[in-house]
Amino acid sequence: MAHCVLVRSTHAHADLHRVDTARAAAAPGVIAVLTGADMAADGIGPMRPLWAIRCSDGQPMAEPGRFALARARVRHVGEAVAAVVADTYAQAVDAAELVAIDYGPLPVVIDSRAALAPQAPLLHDSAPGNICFRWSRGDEVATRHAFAEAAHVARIELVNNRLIGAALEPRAALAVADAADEKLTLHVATQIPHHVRRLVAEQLGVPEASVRVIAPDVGGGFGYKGKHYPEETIVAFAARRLRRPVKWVATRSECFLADNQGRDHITRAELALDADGQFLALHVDTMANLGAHLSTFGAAIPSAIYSALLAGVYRTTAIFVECTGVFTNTLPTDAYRGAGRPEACYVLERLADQAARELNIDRAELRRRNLVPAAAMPYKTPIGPTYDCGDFPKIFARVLHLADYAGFAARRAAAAGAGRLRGIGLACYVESSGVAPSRFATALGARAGFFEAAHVRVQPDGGVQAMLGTHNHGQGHATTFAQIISSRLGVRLDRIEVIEGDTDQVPFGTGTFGSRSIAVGGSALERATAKIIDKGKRIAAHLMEAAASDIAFDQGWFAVAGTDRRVHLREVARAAYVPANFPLETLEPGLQETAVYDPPAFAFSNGAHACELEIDPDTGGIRLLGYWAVDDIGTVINPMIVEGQIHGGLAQGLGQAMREHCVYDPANGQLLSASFLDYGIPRADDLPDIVSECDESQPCTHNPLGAKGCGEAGTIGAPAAIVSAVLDALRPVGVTDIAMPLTAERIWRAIRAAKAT
Ligand code: MCN
Repeated sequence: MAHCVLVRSTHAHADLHRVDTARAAAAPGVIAVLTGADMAADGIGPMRPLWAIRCSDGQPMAEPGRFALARARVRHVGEAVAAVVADTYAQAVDAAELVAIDYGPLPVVIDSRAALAPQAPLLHDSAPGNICFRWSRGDEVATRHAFAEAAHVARIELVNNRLIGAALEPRAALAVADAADEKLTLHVATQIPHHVRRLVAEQLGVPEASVRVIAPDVGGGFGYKGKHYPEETIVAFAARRLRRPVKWVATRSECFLADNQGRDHITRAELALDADGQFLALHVDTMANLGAHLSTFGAAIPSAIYSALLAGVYRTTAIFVECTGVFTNTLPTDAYRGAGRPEACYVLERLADQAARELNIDRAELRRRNLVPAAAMPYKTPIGPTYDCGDFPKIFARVLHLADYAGFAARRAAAAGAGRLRGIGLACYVESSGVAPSRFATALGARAGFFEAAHVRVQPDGGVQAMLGTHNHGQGHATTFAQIISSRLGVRLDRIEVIEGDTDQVPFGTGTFGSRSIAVGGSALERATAKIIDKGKRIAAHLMEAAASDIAFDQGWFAVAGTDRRVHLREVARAAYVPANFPLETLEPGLQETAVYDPPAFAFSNGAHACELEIDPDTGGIRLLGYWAVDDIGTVINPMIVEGQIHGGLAQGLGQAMREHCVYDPANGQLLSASFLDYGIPRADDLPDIVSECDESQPCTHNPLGAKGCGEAGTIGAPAAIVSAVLDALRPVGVTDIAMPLTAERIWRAIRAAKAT
């Protein structure tokens, strides 16, 4: 196996005048030094995104070419320019130092507002004004009309801070081309094996079936490993060309410069209310920083996904959302930690708090007045989606009770007596889990389906293997999917094997992101087990010489109704593979079934979170005192896994709210927060005790499990709840706005500035 080390751009924006590989190529152990020119000469195509939206004027979005190794120009620090392949990793590292790149530096822009300014440096000729798309959704006329009639308008401008991925293990890719060059096996740390197979095959110009993607344990990801990355194509290209297995593993520092990032919205939003505080209309205008290149789903997140949730849990009559996707000299952004949903929740909840303050209505009361009641379900939002079920008022009342919202005033007074600022924060959210109905996605520009496939194979000895197109990277799928099979087929958990992450073993798949595994993958699995039972009934009928319609199945036994005759699934399985006397025209041997499930709608998880904290006014330090999360994720399959998922999501949300700050130098585009010394991820002792409850009274009505996704719930509600609490605590000192992350320094400065005015 050969080792690949990438030479990455040290400039955020520059023409590549010359990439001189001669000295590197002559270094000890070097097998090849490959560049964008080599890939171009071999006809390697561009990396295409899987979602291309249409602008509001009907034009397609700008889709500038992106290549795995840069051609002619680099557009962000860290963009791969050359690949050094050597016998050992150390040799590749040494030789990479010898690649001489003659850069012609160009002016840089890192901020989306600056990138839209008339004289801004232009990243792509095919994207005039650095605009990828201008997009809108909703009823503009009705919204403007409602604003004109409103008794009060609350306005806000906010930034949703950019986040950097921090999985336990960095990304990695290893490509092995067989001697006949007929099959390429790509071991890759990805959440979307089938999409990677398709996209790599397209660039190489080879049949999809000639590429096998294997992605077993990938070391976590939370979304950012759910995209196609240049390194996957680079090792595939190198392995085919050099006829050697080629491996690349990111160093931790490289992760900061090569992994997609998340968020980075600048949003202006306004909420129109009547004199009683009823929400009449919402107008949201967002500039979404897409980075230097379009990532796989990069265009969809701030448009289709984000906008779909801007009704939230509230009954707002008219909504109009505008979004401009902007290119800048930064790492590409794409789905990460909730993607689109935390941003929508943050806009709505900040507005709700602001409106409550301006109207002098209690924050909980204002929300209560506007929550969609359970009786209104199914509820068609004015922005598109129809919520099938949910009891938002009940969930909200429960979190207020758990957090003792009514008793807060006394606690605040006691803290004030001791010189501390105490606040309580609230946030309600709706999440479009179960991403995504293919119908919805393709109508809005997706170039892929979003169904899921499951294959269930009952072995001759009665054990079960299940192959799914979802991908486990910390969510406990092997446990929960086995539970589904066990509860349906009556097979012991230790006789069930769940296989994911191998395109040659799994019939097809979309992968795991958007909290889709249980709602979509689990539903496909449920359907496959139902087919197994149907087939089993026919075999059992044959064995017991009865009619299939007379066979009932329960807990592993097939019984002839009204008799004591029965056979176990084990015997049915054995007979399936030893098909003595089978009526072969009507009954096929074997016991394995495939099912595909494409959801008719999203599964709308929802919840309400509350957070209580104290701030030391002398230091700006926050002490989180309590966090309460009540989530409706429909039917819960495994409470312990769900609780872990919610805790993990909350940690991620807390990270965004309080610690994580991705900073680029506006002068030169260098990433200043490019290590964990500078980029603060949350630590265990940052987290308060979490009280988490799931309300199972509203199972999803349109999938067979009744389940809604849970993996991103915590990360959606937490930033809004924490910022709400901090602003509540700071209210007595006159601070009315603050930007994430809420570091002690920021809070201290805000207090000082408020005191000075
Ligand atoms: N579950 C359940 N009952 C429900 C809902 C879910 O028992 N009503 C279980 C599921 O069976 C599954 C787990 O909870 O075992 C999460 O299921 P689901 O909400 O469907 O979410 P996904 O598996 O699709 O993952 C969602 C989300 C995403 S998109 C990423 S990426 C992610 C994640 O959650 N990355 C993670 N959780 C992570 N957890 C860890 N430790 N590491 C990551 O990288």
